[in-house]
Amino acid sequence: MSFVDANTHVRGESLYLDDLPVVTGTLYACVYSSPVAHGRIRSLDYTEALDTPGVVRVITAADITGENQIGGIVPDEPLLAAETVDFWGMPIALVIAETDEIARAAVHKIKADIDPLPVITDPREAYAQGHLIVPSRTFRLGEAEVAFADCDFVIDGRADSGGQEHLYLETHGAYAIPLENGHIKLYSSTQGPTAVQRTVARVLGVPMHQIEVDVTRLGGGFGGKEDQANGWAALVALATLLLRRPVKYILHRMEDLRMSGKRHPYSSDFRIGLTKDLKIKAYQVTFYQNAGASADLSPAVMERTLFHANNTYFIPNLTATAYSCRTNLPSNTAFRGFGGPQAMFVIESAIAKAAEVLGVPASDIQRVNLLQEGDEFHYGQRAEGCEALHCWTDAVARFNLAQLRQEADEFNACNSLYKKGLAIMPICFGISFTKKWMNQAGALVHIYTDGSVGVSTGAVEMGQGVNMKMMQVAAQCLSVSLERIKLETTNTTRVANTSPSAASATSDLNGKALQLACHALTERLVAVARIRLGVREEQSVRLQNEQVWVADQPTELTWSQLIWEAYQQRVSLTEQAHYATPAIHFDLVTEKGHPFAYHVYGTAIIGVTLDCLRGTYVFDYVNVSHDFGKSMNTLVDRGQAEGAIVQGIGWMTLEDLQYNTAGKLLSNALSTYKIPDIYAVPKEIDVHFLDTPGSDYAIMRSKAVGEPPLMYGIGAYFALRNAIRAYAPNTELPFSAPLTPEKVLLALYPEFARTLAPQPAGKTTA
Ligand code: LUZ
Ligand code: MOS
Repeated sequence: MSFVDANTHVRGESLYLDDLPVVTGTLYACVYSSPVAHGRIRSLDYTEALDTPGVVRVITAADITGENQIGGIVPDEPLLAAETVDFWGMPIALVIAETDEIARAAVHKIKADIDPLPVITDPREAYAQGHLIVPSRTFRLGEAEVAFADCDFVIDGRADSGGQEHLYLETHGAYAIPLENGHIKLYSSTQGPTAVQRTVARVLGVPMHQIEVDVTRLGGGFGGKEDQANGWAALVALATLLLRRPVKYILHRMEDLRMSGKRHPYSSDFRIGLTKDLKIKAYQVTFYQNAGASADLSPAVMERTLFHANNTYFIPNLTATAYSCRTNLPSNTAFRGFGGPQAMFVIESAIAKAAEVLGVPASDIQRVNLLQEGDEFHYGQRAEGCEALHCWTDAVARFNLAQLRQEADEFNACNSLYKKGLAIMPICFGISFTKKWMNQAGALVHIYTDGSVGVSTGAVEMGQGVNMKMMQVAAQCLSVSLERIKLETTNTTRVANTSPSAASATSDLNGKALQLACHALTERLVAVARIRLGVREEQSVRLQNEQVWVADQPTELTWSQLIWEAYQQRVSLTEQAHYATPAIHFDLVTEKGHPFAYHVYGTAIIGVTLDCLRGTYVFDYVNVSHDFGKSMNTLVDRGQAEGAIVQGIGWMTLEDLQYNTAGKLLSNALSTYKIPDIYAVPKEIDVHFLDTPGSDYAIMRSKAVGEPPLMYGIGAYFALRNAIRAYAPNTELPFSAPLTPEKVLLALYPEFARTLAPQPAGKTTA
């Protein structure tokens, strides 16, 4: 059993939110959302909707019994628009009806009269007008401004990266069921059950103990459900509170695409200074983050952007400044990497530009600047257990970089309409929530009298395999077979005050809590065994493979017998434990500290073949040497790495999130928003599990794997860029992702692109 959900997944028996049996009397909700991106609401007319047979109620901001506020970090996000609408798709009203179809049809009968206000979609424009979500922050090491004077080369540039739709297979949704005394049980597709509980309690104006949140599993989260599941849960819970009926809302795909936030687009300016021997001596970067209409998690995302400004390089003089800019887009949110990828795209652009100006391969610059043991990050922490060079040299040797290069060069020499490009992408990602207080978790373990075990933690299974890892932790600590262990749903009444399953830290945090609980139980059971077997004090007793061992010899006493014995002796077979990551701290005044428990490293070599007639491309290989530590489940970890790589490549190449200047999402369906499919994935993804020691802070020394490999995808951008330059060496190619086939084609034929420019949109058929 290497993946606990495999059987029910392939049989279609795994339960998601929409598969839960519907309770009699359930009503269905649907949101009426803003048809403009910014405006003042003059009036709202929902009489026709309300008169529709089967419609039970229309809920607006005026009906909210608690606070009309769901902002987690900054209180700037109304659940339902009251006076102004701030983005296209902002919820204004909620229709409640006897069926899903009636609710959806009635939504179309609502009309809002809205006075338009100016729409801003561009972060630099928002910045220019002073619309910041929070004050800017600057992280600093050395004195970049001064050090540029001592550099042999100083290169300026700009880099832009687009947003990204999470496209979890399971859309957002929630289902609220009334219990007695106004208590509510909520099923939510959330990465953060406690965040849902807290937000719902706030909106309803009830204590948190009145709200129970239960999560079986999600059909994907990717950060999109770290904070943004809260609103949908609050809406159905509010309806349940008002109507005393179960209320369910599962968003349709187009509703989800329109109303929910995405990865933050960034626009950034850089200046990089190098010495003759290609050492990066100084780096200055300014990030303009497109936060959307409200803060959501943007300040934390911005913080991680600052942390990862250097990617995996030691830069002695670094100044990084970030602005979180308020625009009229749906509030952008957590997305795998959480601002880190955006920062890494900029430093890699800076290096690529320097390489092009100096006429050297980018890898020459990358290689000589890799972090080494003890090097200081600009946030004060020093690199410990640094695997940057190890990963790099392993990848270069294992996958024979010289030969890959030579093959590409030879291919390019004898092909005029196809060109190959390759790039190397080293990564370094810090593991821990950057908010110290979030780095805690809990576990609750019951051993039943037959020796079977029920485990609850704060971890949410979203397809990433955390349940499998938790089962392994419990089975290993208790030394019983996996079949003994059952992972319970994630429920706020069993494990309370949890952090969202996010930051790649879920297995580490919850696994450590689970280890503490299991060790406490094991100690108790060993004491029972000692008495039962009459073991002398100096003899060691332990549990191994469901057997009690004394002084390295198995005894007759089995796990099942021991459990029954413990029960007879009235010894508690239940344990709760709490874990908080030690050793992390960060000072917000000096912007220095030790924010991360550890870092994850790796290097990818990515190759692409470009069809220079069509602008289309195929990634030939993604070869990776990755620092997994002592992987506790290579199937799960390989799956995470491969999925993250493809998602990263999608962000950098195909996934083109388009809003028009009025703030309307144009790529509002899967016909216009393209993600990598089975035809677009690289022909080969070869992830080598590098033998590294792991970290004490990683669960069983198996390093966090959720996010770091996504950033290998950035290498796809630069491989493609190199292929384009092999065909059109002098083409103007801004550092602007995604590099879609359309953009590639225009870059290949700059003269043709110029003829296209002045024509009105729509007339330019290729
Ligand atoms: N979520 C969060 C995250 O709240 N804080 C973080 O530092 C983080 N990092 C990565 C992904 N999600
Ligand atoms: Mo996240 S970006 O919810 O780890």
